[in-house]
Amino acid sequence: MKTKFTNNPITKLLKIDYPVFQGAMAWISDANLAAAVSNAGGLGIIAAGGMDYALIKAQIQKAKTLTNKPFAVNIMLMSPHADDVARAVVEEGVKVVTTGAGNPAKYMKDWLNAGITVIPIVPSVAYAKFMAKAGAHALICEGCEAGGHIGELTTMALVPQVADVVDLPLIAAGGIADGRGMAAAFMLGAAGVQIGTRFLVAHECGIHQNYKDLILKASDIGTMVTGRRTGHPVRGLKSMFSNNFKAIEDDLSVSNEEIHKLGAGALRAAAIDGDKDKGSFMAGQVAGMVKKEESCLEIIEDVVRGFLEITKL
Ligand code: TUI
Repeated sequence: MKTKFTNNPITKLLKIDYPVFQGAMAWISDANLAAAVSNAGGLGIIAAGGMDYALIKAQIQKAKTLTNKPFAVNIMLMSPHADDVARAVVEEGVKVVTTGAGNPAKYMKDWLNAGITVIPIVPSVAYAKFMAKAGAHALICEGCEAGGHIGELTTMALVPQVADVVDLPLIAAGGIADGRGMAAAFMLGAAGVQIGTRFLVAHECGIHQNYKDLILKASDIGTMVTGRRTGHPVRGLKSMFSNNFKAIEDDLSVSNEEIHKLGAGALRAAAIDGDKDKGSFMAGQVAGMVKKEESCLEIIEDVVRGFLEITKL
C-alpha cells in the first residue's frame, strides 16, 4: 500500500507514507495520539491550543521519544500562549507547523528561517492567496463540516476554488472520515486529507470515555454551531452545554464578554472530565459515521484502503 503515494506532493514534502493528517484538537491531540498517527504512516499533529510554553515543550519532547517519524505542532492563534508556542517549535526543532484560527504572518519569517514546513489552515480563497504569498508550503482547506472553530464555506465549495488560484498542495479538511471522503477530496483538487472526528475514538486518544460514547452514538444531525454572534462559530455535539449556549447567545441582553466566559473551560470539561452538562464536545458532521473504537493504524489503513478501492490506484 505504501508505494501508492510515492508521487504525491504531500508525502514527498513531508516524507510520510500516507497523505492523511490527524486533525489538531485542543485539549485532545497530545503527544500520544500524534505519535500513534505518525507511526501508522500519517501525519500526527500535537494541538498546542490550551498549552503554555512549558507544556508544549514537554509534549514535543515526549513525541520525539515515541516516534522517529515526522510529526507536526498546530498553533491555535487565538491562544494567549501563541507567541510562546511559536518560539517553542523553533527551539525544539519541530519540522512541521500547522496554524489555525487566525493569521500566522508575524511568525512566518522565523519559521521559514528555521527550515520549518508551514501549513496554515485557511477558510477562504482570499486567505489562501495571502498565505501562499507569505511563503506557506501547503494549505489545509477546512470546510464548515469540521468540528471546532469554523469558517463559512463547505469543503466541497472551498477546495476547488482554492485549487483554481493557488499553486500549492492542498489538504482537505471537514466532513472526511473514510476512503470515500478522501477520494472526493482528491477529485476536488486536494492531494491529502485531514481527519479529526474519527480519531476522537482511537484507542490512543486519551479523552474521557463519555466523549467517545457521545461520538459513537451521534447521528447525522447530531452537531450544531454556536458562537456565530461572537464571530467565533464553533461546531460541536448537540448537548446541554450547546443548547444553553445558543439560548444565551440569542438573548441580546447578554454581552459578548459574558458569552466568552461561558466557553472558557468547557473544552477541558468535555475532554478531561467527560462532563455532559458543562462540557463542549466539539465534533464534525461526520460524527454519525464513526461507529467503532479502533487503533490509529486501523483508522488510517481503512481510510487508505477505501480510497485505493474507489480510485483503483
Ligand atoms: O482552529 C480551528 N479549529 C479549532 S480551534 C479550537 S480552540 C477554540 N476554543 C474555544 C473557542 C474557539 C476555538 C477549536 N477548533 N480550525 C482552523 C480554522 N482556522 N478554522 C477557521 C480558521 C481561520 C479563521 C480565520 C483561519 C484564519 C482566519 O483568519 C482571519 C484573520 O484574519 O485572523
